[in-house]
Amino acid sequence: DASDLQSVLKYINANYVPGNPQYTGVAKGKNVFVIHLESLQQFMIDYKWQGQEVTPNLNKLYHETNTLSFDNFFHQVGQGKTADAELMLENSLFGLPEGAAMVTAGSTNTWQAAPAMLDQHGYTTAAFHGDVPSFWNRDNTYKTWGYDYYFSKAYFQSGKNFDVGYGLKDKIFLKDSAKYIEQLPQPFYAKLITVTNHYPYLLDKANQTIEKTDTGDKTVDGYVQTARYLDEALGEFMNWLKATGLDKNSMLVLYGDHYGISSNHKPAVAKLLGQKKFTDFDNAQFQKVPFMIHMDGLKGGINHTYGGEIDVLPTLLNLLGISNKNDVQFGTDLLATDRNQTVAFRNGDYVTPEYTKVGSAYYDTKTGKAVDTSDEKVKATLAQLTNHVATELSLSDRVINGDLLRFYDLKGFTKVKASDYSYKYSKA
Ligand code: GP9
Ligand code: MN
Repeated sequence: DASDLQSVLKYINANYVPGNPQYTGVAKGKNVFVIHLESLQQFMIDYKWQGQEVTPNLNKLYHETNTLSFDNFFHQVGQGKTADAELMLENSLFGLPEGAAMVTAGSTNTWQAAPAMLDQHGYTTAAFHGDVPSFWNRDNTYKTWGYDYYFSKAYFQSGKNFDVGYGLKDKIFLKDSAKYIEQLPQPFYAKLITVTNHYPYLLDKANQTIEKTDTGDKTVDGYVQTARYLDEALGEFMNWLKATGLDKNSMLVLYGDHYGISSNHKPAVAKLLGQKKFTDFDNAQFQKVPFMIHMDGLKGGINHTYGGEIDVLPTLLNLLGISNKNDVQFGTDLLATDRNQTVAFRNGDYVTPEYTKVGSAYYDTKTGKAVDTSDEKVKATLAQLTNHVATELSLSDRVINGDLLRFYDLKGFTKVKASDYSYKYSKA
């Protein structure tokens, strides 16, 4: 009930970290592209196979001086996978311990999501995805999140071999999306969800421009091929951005939504990484995904802060010059210098710059060695971290399960009415 909201607000206030003032508003009024890189993990960045870079376009972007790149950024998804990533990115709330909140609460809950916020700051908002609109209940959730437009499968070309796995191939998808983007009133916020680099990493011969890896694990070896394809699709999209001049007045945000290679493939991953073993500690670190923000004139560089998907919205809002002081958000600006660098995973495990928790095991993040938990001071620190993570997860769950934002009057924000939105191809 409404008193639950008070406990949440108390926690949020006590843990609030102001955005880095050096970055406040540097992207004010710019178009925003959020590019969802399906299943792309950080280890692909600068990875070479047979002497070739797998993702040359992303690598170039990663090292550019006007790109803010992060090398300790983790996905934090649970069972909802893509849906959890979208939820965290656009609400700074955690996915639920089971199922996907977009499915169970997406249609009915009150949200204070990025599209609605930006819409109320003069933005046109649009989501693009080359699959059926009902997947992950997007067609309903995007309304409660305040998306003006949702371009799904029926908006794009179709034909023989246009689809693979989870929908339209990325190159066709991004090319087709471009013609809609050109018609959006500016400034706009456009989210583009790629799909081709999705398990089981299938790709037609004509699009294969790098050989499969040779671990012998069939579900792993295609990964470099679809990752390369995604990278090429992105390269073509960036060329279009340049050709239209949109690159000059837009901010590009790119993120990998979650792991592509699960912990069921440890021997194969060890081979890919050139290691003898691949331990539970290694697997925790293997959950890093790319996160980059690129914009003309941006003071970039590779930032080593530990953070994750929960932290994206506070980071973007600060860049856009929109205060999140009173927002119910569980993340913090990744550029803030005094932020808490505890990255919570959905199962209660965590990574910090010092410690990594995997189940009942604790490791030194720097060395990967087991931590001496008989040391009273260390023990107390770990207990405190475990408690902090459990608290933030359970409070976030209370927000969603109790639909608490319906009780919350956020100053300067008008609650979204789903019935104000209708998408041409949609269930309701
Ligand atoms: C489906 C696509 C994949 O529309 O977004 O979802 P995932 O399986 O990664 O959760
Ligand atoms: Mn996904």
